[in-house]
Amino acid sequence: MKFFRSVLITGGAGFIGSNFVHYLLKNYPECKITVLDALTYAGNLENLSSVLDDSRVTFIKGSICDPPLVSKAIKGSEAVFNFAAETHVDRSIEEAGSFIQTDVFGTYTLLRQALESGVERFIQISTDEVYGSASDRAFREDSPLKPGNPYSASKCGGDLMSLAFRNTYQAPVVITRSSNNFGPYQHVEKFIPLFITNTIEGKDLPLYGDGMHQRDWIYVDDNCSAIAMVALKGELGAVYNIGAGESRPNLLVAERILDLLGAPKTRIVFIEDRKGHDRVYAMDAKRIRKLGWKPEWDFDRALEQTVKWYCNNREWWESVKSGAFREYYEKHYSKKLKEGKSRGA
Ligand code: NAD
Ligand code: TDX
Repeated sequence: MKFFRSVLITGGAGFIGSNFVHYLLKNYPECKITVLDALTYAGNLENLSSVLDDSRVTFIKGSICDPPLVSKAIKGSEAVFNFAAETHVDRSIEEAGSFIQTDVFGTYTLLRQALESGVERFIQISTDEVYGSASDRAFREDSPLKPGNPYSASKCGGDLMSLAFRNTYQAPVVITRSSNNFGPYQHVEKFIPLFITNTIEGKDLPLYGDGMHQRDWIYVDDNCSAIAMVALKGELGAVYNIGAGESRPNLLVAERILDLLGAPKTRIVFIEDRKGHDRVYAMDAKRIRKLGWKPEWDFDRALEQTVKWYCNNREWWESVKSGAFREYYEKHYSKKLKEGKSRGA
């Protein structure tokens, strides 16, 4: 199927956004890409270093909250993919102002400029977290929104604004809500990269609460193919859940990482739980399956691939861990790790 000739990717220097840039260049080589990214602590130009000289790619540093800049960046684009967001739940629990600013106001600014420039598609990248914690049933796209933390509440704001723009101005909006991604270029503040890199460094693994919280994992490449499919075939105004049906408790994931790296289970330390910690995320992804999408990666193979990537790209994550992240890690984990209980202790 023919893809868009030119697209704007916001947040393209982050984890999923940069994987999406690489995915498009490989699978739709005719497509011209403009990346707009504010390069916050989570953005990293290294994620795009192999393609920055490619004539198909233009990088613009700046915020989606800046209307004149967005207006310039969006010019000529047939589709907009909005990956830009503040994304770390723990940081949103500390301070949520920047989340509201980017995830709500930024999305609004982008929607306005997209409408003015007449793009054909606006793909809002959202999350399963907007449904809150699942009890006995997987969430469908029409399940009520019940955000459990300031991050997911901000993402709800962005989603609702997008749907309101569809209803009010017929903006060409579609929304994807995916489950937890993992893979190359994911920031070390997130669970899987933190646990892989801590294991490699010989450090303890800080597991929240009893470790029995469940996440439904999807390899980032599979999310990229789903997003591209929704952009091409998704119904305007619709929401698409994206999940691979690979739900497991955090403790099992932590143990698997230790196994893959040949480290003992005693490296796991149970620490004070995250405030308002959603217990289970689970989604019904039948709607996107009906478009013809299916994941290519099973969890174990994808985790092995991811562990290999972090082993082979030490410079990439060592430079992140040696910067401002060190201060964040000390502040967030030191005391909790001292008070925590080691597995097997
Ligand atoms: P990330 O934190 O790795 O990257 C976010 C990117 O957005 C960074 O490059 C950052 O510099 C940029 N950014 C932040 N504020 C900006 C602003 N005001 N203007 C322009 N750029 C800005 O995030 P990610 O994990 O790649 O997530 C991407 C999107 O996918 C987010 O919208 C997130 O809510 C959604 N999502 C993520 C996951 C996941 O598991 N990682 C799951 C579901 C949905
Ligand atoms: O140190 C940790 N210890 C721990 O036990 C960290 C960082 C996390 N965890 C637990 C909390 C969660 O149950 O691991 C699980 C995954 O945590 P995160 O990687 O922080 O992800 P989560 O909170 O599930 O949110 C992610 O998925 C949905 C992304 O960060 C969001 O951006 C996305 O929308």
